[in-house]
Amino acid sequence: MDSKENGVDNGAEQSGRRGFLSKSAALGLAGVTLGLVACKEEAAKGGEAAPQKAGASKEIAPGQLDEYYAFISAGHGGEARVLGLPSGRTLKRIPVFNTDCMVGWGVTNESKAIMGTKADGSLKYTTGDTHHVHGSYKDGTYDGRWLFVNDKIHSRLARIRMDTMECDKIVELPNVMGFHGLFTDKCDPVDTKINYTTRVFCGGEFHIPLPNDGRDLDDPTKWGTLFSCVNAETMELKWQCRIDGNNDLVATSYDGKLAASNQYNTENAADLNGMMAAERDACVFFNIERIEALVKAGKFTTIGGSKVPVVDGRKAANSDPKTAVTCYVPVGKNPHGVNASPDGKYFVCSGKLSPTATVIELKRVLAWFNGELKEPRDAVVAEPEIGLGPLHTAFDGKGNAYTSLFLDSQCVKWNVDAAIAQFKGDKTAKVIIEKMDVHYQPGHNYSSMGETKEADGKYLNSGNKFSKDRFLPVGPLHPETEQLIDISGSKMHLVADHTAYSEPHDGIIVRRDVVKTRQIYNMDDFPNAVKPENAGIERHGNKVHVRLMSQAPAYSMPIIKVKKGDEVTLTLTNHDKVEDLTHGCALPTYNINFIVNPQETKSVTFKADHAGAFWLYCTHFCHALHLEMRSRFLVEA
Ligand code: RUQ
Ligand code: CUA
Ligand code: CA
Repeated sequence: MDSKENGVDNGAEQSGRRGFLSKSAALGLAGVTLGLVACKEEAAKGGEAAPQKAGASKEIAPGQLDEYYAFISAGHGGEARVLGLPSGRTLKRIPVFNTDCMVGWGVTNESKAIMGTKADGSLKYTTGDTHHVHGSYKDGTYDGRWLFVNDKIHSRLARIRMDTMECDKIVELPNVMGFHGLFTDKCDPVDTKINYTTRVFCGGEFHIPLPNDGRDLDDPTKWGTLFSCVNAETMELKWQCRIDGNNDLVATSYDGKLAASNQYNTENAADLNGMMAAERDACVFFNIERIEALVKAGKFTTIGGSKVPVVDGRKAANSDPKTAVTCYVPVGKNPHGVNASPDGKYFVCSGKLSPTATVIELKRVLAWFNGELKEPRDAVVAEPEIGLGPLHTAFDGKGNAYTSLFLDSQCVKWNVDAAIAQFKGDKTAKVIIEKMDVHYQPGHNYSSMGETKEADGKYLNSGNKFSKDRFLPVGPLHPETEQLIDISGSKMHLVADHTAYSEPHDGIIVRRDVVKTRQIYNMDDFPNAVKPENAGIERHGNKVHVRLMSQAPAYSMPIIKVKKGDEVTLTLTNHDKVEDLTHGCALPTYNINFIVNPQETKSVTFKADHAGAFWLYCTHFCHALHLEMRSRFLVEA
């Protein structure tokens, strides 16, 4: 077969592309643009990569279980996903900001109440952009209770229960646009007995008028951004802090005293050139204890119709370190990513447009807040040159950092202590340990337990923005790649490529023993559960409540009769108790489809506006008589 037939061109093409990328990257911004264009062109051409030998010992044989869960975001797919690692098997897709007709997310009354509705009962939003998934902590490691995930489009924070792996709450942040980075706290800043997550910090990326009600449209200098704190338990806003510049990603300290956000737009600019004007940008640190003291003392304002207390974290109001709530530490140009080292000592902020990673010592930031450090910049203890387009940094718990290099299409392993020694003047310090090609142009990377005190240095996942030649082509949109790298030895070793549907961002890799899921629901957790004593049809005027039960292979009513024009609420409780015995419930013409798991209750409300006979049927294979599991839903004219 002629390999050129479908545009496939094997051979030296890969190394050529890499060469082009690094050359163009050296041109600075032009490089950023050219790099992307080049990659897209090559992607369209296709071509096959030389096969790499996977680590046989990492194979998970059929029937074997994985060692880790990976909880990952799905970008503008709006959901969260669960993978098993190292196999890369997809275990679950958790609908969050998207609608999902498999489980009925966005269809049932219960899911709509969580997602938020307009006055007419329809969903307020049906789109979302998830980037960052982080778990709740206890004692500096995951407690298996919750996951939190952001929606950048509509500035919402969602919580996922880890026992059911379902979203149970969503909150919209007021006066914030482009809610990008998030991180859970790991301890209370004052009460050290509260050594678990009670707050979630959310960075606002885009400047907007405050409030955004039509004022100041032509004067972006008056616009601002807010850093928000949400109560992890109630999912209500606790406070917000107005800053200079913007928030991108977020990290938190292990002692609960500090949170930080990298800022690529310290210029407060509203256009691309303006955002790249300054030679340095910053990592802004928040003194949580002081912010909350100000809130307690009533020293805050509110914005527009929002009642959330807003503390002033702008530079002008925070020039005295001893009372400041914010500290702006200068770092490389247009940084992206800020990550906490598992020893609790440092935050690493990557340069993106600067080939450096900046290591900031938290002890020194606290010293600045005590008036014991002259300049915020003095908190920087290392700034090694690590490669082009550095973004995110993961850790192995052995003193090494792994930073994704977007422009170089590499993962660079470097040693934090060596970088600090080099910064102090030690010319013999060997900072860079290894650079490994990934395929291609990585965004986020994350390591096994790497954002906890239990970082175990076993696996690193590289979430790549382009897969190009790694998989069979599926039309103009290629899948992205998640690449699993074994980092346990002295050399990094590529274990597996997994596809990622648009598009991979951040995730966490959690030891499987941390996760304790429940196998059936508790019927009493649902106040609207249908039981034999209340099952049947109840009518009040034209409002009809149909209370239905399922037990394989039948629904409790073979015939359900309503009148055209009725407002019908259908509540379904699954009385099966067997693990995994889920039923579906679809109603043709009425656009209804959802599932009920064992002992679970869900409901839908709709107008019976079409007369006729409609088979309400089970969509989820449950029994040898699954196909027969259906009832006649009759709507009288
Ligand atoms: S952040 S790579 Cu870099 Cu939201 Cu996605
Ligand atoms: Cu019940 Cu299929
Ligand atoms: Ca900038």
